[in-house]
Amino acid sequence: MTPTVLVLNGPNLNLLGTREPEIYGRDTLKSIEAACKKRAKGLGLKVAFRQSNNEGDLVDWVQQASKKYQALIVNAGAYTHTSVALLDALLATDLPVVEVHLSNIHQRDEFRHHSYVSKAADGVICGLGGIGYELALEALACRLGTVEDA
Ligand code: CA2
Repeated sequence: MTPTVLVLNGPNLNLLGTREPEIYGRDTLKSIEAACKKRAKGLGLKVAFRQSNNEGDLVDWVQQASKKYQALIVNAGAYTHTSVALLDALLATDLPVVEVHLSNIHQRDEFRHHSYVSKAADGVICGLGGIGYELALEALACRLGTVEDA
């Protein structure tokens, strides 16, 4: 069966492409999802995309993920910097986790420099815009063995 990667997106990421293009680029979440679906196909993967503005939804999705999915990509938005609940859920999953941010959080406000998610992530990609999600898929394809390591 083709492994499926669950891609979780946190608060305000539904607004992508509508405001602040100088920080987040011009991609919309829909266009990122479409690009990921295309890239996933070439990597022998499938993707399922979700977005919520509610912390509890993200926690629930992480808790249930291993029943249906083989890996996680997480852009937790602002919950990245605040959510111990999401960290605990991620620490409790056996799935590989890649954390993605569109912007380079280390070049931004001091409060964005710390990520709770990173403690539970196998890898972190930030600052590359929407392509970061596709690079995360590449890494997970190597991890899941659907492609040869580069
Ligand atoms: O760079 C990222 O991907 C972030 O996770 C995005 C979050 C931010 O709180 C993190 O520090 C870094 C915010 C997403 C908000 O996205 C918007 C997009 C367009 C207009 C307004 C917000």
